[in-house]
Amino acid sequence: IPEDLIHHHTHAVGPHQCSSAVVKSISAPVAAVWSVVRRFDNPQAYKHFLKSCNVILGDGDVGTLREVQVVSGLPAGSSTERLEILDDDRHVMSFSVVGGDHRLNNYRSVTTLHASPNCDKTTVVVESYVVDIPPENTKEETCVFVDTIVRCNLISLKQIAENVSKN
Ligand code: A8S
Repeated sequence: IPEDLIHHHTHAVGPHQCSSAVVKSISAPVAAVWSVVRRFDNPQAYKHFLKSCNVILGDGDVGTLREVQVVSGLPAGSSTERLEILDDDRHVMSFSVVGGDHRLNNYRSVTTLHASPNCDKTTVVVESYVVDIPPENTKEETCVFVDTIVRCNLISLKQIAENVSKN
């Protein structure tokens, strides 16, 4: 990761919080991956645990608020999320969870895209997060739960971006 992007993945982690990161390599140019990631109004395009999304305030700039509905079978109904960073030049996007009906209080994630040094048709995605550990769970359980969701999202992002960039 370039030095000027490392600070985005350096989270202040409190005693009742956990933090981790998932890395995924995608066989598509950064622009193709970014075109999917940057759409704060359409996360369900690649996050299959979400069934819908409504923007409740804003026009896609920092501060925009969305409410997502979660598919059934998860310990969650909806989540209200705020766009924290959207940097089209450096390919950085970040959102935080500000409300909703779920157990991931104070969730915040940062996603950065990096052109592979050996191949400009390969993108490395780094997604890190910090979240409160729910009172009835351990740190480890929380990290396993969130890592699983993030890993699934990045697998599906890979499939979609590789399709988008196919001619
Ligand atoms: C994301 C990442 C996560 C989303 C979690 C971790 C969530 O949308 C789901 C289930 C929950 O229990 C919490 O990038 C919450 O969206 C799928 C509703 C926040």
